[in-house]
Parts: sequence; structure tokens; C-alpha cells
Amino acid sequence: MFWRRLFFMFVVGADNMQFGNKKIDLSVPQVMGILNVTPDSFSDGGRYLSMDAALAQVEKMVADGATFIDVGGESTRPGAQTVSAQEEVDRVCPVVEAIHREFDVVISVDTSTPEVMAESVRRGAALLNDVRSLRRPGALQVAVETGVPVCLMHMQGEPDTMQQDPHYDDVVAEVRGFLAAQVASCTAAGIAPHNIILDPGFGFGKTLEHNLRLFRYLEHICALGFPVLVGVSRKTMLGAVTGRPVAERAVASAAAAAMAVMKGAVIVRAHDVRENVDAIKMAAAIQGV
Ligand code: YH5
Repeated sequence: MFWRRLFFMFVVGADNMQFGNKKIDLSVPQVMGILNVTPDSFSDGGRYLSMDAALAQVEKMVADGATFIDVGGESTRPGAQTVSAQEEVDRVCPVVEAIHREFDVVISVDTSTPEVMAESVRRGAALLNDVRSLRRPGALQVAVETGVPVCLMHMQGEPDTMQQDPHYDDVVAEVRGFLAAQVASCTAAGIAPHNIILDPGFGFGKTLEHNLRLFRYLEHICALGFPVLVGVSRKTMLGAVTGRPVAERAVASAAAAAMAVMKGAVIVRAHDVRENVDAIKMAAAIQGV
């Protein structure tokens, strides 16, 4: 797998990945803008999402240079309410459909729910981003059937309890081993290797020390030979280092994004698209890509 990818990169040329009808060159780092569609994000105070507000944010992120928009309707915060599959479909899919109609951007869905995956792809999503790595019953099967690329992320435990005393003997080796095993089961089930993106899952069942160590050795994750996506934007680890509240973490996010790209990541998942685009452009220019 690794050698095949290396052959493609150096002999065949540009490292393109197909998302629906769009080819994205992942030899150039790209930003994935985050769109939360949980009721606390764009609500009018009630439980209904304001579609206009959501689309205005997408418009801004696309204008700021986002290649992907990641639409998520399930909060993975500890203590967050679990939502039914139907409720998640109702939150996410109309937004996916509207983005697909109005913007020329790759739509990703941040979901672990097979019903949301299937319906989102029907309405124009071209990437399945699953923090549970397709381990929910039915998710892997649906992902295979849709044929779209998938992002497989490492998480220790489940969101509700994952930050209660996470433990690793060797965080880098364990995350790498988990991702390699997920690649094996996904390819065995019929997902094409060229449709796989990997993510070490910063903040998902990891202490500050685990996150920093994993970031320090991010090259070891990239060495698996798949495109790597990194999501550190505004996360608690940045607050722990800088002492800043979540609304003031854009600079720290962009700095970390540049570091991730220097270590080989190709997609950065971010709230502050403009800042992150500039940061990774500098990283890419210095690297010579
Ligand atoms: C990710 O890393 N993360 S949702 C806590 C925060 C800020 C942000 C309080 N989905 C990832 O963004 N998908 C999420 O500070 C993701 N990789 C991938 N692939 C959590 C989130 C966040 C949590």
C-alpha cells in the first residue's frame, strides 16, 4: 500500500483524490471549514436551525479558501445529549443539500450514524468523516456502498467518558497501530485504499501530554502512507498551552496548523478558515510545495 502510494506520488505525479465530481490535489495542503449544525450553534433560541445563518458561514469559509466544509450535527462534547438517527438526519441533510446547491465545495459529514451517511451522500456529500472510524453497526457497510472517501479517526473510549483518565503505554504507537488496523478492516470490507484519509484524533481520549507527544511525532502517523487530516482548531489543548478561552484561540490554531503541515498533514480542519489558510500557505511555501 505504502509503496503503491509512493509510486503514484513520485512517478505518476500529483497526489489527487477524487471527491464526487471534484479532484483535489493533496500535494498542496487544504483547509476543511467546520460547520456545526447542533441546535446551540445557529438556533434562534429554539430547537430549529437557521439555514440562512449556516449558509452565510459557509459562504465566508469558501471565500476565505476552504476546500472542504465539514457539516456536523452530533456534539461530541462530554455530557452532550445523544441525538436519534432521525434527528441527526433532520439537522444535517437539509444543510448538506443546500450547500451542494449553492456552493462549489467538497461537502464532508462529521457523523458516525449510517442513516446520516447514506442520506448525506444522496444529497451531495462526498466525504464521510467519522470520529468512530466506521465502528458503529452498519456504518462500514454504508460507507462501502456509497463509494465516497472516508476519514478514519482515532478515539480512545466514547465522547462522554473519554477524558476521564485516558491511558497509553505509547500513545504514538497505539494510535498508529489502531489506524493501521482500521485501514485493514476497511479495505477488507471493500473501501479502496485511495479513498482513505487518517486522523490521529487530537483531544479524543487524550491528556495534554498525549496530544503534544502525538503532535511531536505526527510524522509517524503520516508514514502509514495515507493523507493525514489534523483537527486541533480551538481545542482544549490550545487553551491549556496559551491560557486563552475558546473564542481567542485562532492564532494558536493557525500556528499548530502550520506545524502539522510541516510534519506532513495535508488537510487541516478549522473554524477560523482565513487564519488557517494563511498559516498553511506559509508552511507549504517554506516546504517548497
Ligand atoms: C477531529 O479532530 N473533531 S468535533 C472541542 C473544542 C473545539 C473543537 C473546546 N470532529 C475532529 O472540533 N473530525 C471533531 O474546544 C473531528 N478530526 C476529525 N476528523 C470536536 C471539535 C472541538 C472540540
